[in-house]
Amino acid sequence: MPKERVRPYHNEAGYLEAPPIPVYQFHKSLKEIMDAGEMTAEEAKKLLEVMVRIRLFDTTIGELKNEAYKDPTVKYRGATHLCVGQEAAEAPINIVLRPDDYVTSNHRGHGHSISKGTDTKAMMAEMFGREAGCCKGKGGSMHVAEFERNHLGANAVVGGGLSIAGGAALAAKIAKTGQVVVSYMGDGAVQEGVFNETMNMATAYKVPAVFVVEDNGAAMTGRLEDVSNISNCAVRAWGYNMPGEVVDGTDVLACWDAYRRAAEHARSGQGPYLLVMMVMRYKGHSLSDSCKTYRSDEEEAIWTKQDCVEKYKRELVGAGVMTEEEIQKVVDDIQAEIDEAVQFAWKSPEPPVETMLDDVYAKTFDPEYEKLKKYSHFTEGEAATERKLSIKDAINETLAQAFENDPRVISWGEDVGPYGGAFGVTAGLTEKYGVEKNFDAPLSEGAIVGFGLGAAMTRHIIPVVEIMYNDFLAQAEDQVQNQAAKARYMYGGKAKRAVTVRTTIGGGKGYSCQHGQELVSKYSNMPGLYVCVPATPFDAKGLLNTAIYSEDPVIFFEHQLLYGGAIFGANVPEERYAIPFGQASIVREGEDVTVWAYSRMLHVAFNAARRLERQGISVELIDPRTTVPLDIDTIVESVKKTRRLVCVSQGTDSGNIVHTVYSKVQRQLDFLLPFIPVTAPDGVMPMAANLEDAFVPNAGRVGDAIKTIVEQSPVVA
Ligand SMILES: Cc1ncc(C[n+]2csc(CCOP(=O)(O)OP(=O)(O)O)c2C)c(N)n1
Ligand SMILES: [Mg+2]
Repeated sequence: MPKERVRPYHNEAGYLEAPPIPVYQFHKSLKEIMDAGEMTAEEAKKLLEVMVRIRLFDTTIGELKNEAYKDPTVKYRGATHLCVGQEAAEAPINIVLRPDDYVTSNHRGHGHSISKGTDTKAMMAEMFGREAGCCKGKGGSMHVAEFERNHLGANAVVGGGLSIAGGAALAAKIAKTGQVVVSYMGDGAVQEGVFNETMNMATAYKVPAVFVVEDNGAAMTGRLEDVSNISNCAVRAWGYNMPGEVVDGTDVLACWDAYRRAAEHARSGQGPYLLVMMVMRYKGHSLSDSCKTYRSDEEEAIWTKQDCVEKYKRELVGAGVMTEEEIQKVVDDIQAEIDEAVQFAWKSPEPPVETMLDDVYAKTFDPEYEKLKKYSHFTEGEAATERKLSIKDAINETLAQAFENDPRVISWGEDVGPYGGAFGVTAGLTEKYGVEKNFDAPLSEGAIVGFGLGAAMTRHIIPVVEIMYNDFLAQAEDQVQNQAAKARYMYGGKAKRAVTVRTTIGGGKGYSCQHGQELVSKYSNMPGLYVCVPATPFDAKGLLNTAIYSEDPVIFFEHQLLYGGAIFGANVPEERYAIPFGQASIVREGEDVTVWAYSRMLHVAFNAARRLERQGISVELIDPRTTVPLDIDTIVESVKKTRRLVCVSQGTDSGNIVHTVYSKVQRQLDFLLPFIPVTAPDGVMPMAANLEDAFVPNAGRVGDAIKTIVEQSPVVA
């Protein structure tokens, strides 16, 4: 999204100015609105219906949790972040948004889901953890989602939905669908770092998103005036050069008006909008919170006097839209609907234990994947070629061919545009395919990954994002660990597409500990993620194509020291092809010892094996290519022959994947397998060349391990 590059230097004194932010500017009665033809009677009634449904749904949950529900046989054990009091800030999207517009929600999200039209029976069943729940009982109250209606999920991590919303909006913009995303957060979420990253990236790309802060006067207990130096969250809009507005959240008509204008602003291509709806949650943060430590009875009374539902009932009567009797009938009918939902949920079966692991992985791929040839080894059949590429060029070619062949594939990351990325991997892609396909992102790892996930969820685009060093994945920890890895599961299998995160392993370059870690094991221990660790150009191309079309999220580790060359596997077919995940490659056959190594360590082990061959030790070398899924069978078959195992990893020892490999292999054997791990010590990567050399495993250490295991376990059956 290139802009005109002008950064004038005038050397003149002046002031930067912030535009005024409107506060409580709307004052119209329902009658005036309807007389102006801006709202139909049907819409006016619908607003009441949705507000009452939210109110009664959450009041009923409160009664259930407090064991005060009319049917005492019903027991409830779920969360209770109730939004009673906040209905006016939530109901209008029901009549303002298009059905295909997106919503992301937070832990206090029942109202958002009801407004988006989620069925109360399916929601209630989810609250109870039932199979019939809208997330199959896997997510519960804080993870309600209904992808069928473009509700992209509530989020139990404060601020967790923000970057996802930004990404969904980016995808809608790229795909030119005209959709808008409404993303809800509380006043507490505004203080999270991801708020900054999301607002910055969303405004930089002018995505069609409406960010809604429901300021209910407290985070869990922390109040804005105590934990920040601002008086209203809306002033944050100044920092992003976006429109902000403070709205009376007790007046559903004011909220309706604000949503209308904000959605129109976003839909018409003018970028995001920040709405701050001033509300009060009548209950505690959850029902275990009495609110007494941070607010007074007097303050509560001021708000309850302004109750949004009662206020709107008076508007309806005043405008002659409904009588009091008609309103009461709506209330009674909805309570009956909620009671029916309670009975439905209570009597519904729990998810069968056999389904416990369903949806951790989809294990499915986009139909485009099926069209690609599948190769398993660079020497095999049609794959064999004399065409040589470096890993860097193989990855560049894979992205280029994806751009050429599939309009959905889009890539972004820090400096990946004209500069070509920190390691030159994406060089030339923007020039050739345009900034729409490959563009620079701000320094915002959380938003880079989160936008990728949100964009993927819409299925409009297939994002491939780059995180410069795997050390910086820490900045996107929530987006990787809590969001990407969990989204499919907690949303009951409905999040059907995910993001590919390309990143790099350092070490060996004197960059010390914040650019030199190898974090493969850490991410291999997060169920829900696939992890690729290619060591050759041939594998890098095939695995990246598989990653692009994987419907599960993939962390794709590229080793910086392998970019320039590889001692084998540099033969790369020109056509697009894929290498299925979870299939290890036997790089070298041998008889005496099995060595398992990945990424750069594969080449280190290869060198060790070549040296030992001269000493009469025959090494079978296995490259897993993916550590998740982990191909154990190939290792088991190998060690049945060699009866010895050495595993090599550049990562530190404790918790390293090599121990998992050994344990899983051993469990399949009927003999005690001699095993030596070769890893970095449990320390911190040093800078000094001599210390770094001693820290990172090398061919000498691998060779010593191989010799030792052969000497220590001489009897081979
Ligand atoms: C990242 C993170 N930190 C802390 C929590 C614990 N927590 C859950 S809700 C909440 C308060 C959130 O306040 P706010 O955003 O204002 O929403 P509200 O609960 O007021 O609707 C806290 C601290 C969490 N879930 N996630
Ligand atoms: Mg709050």
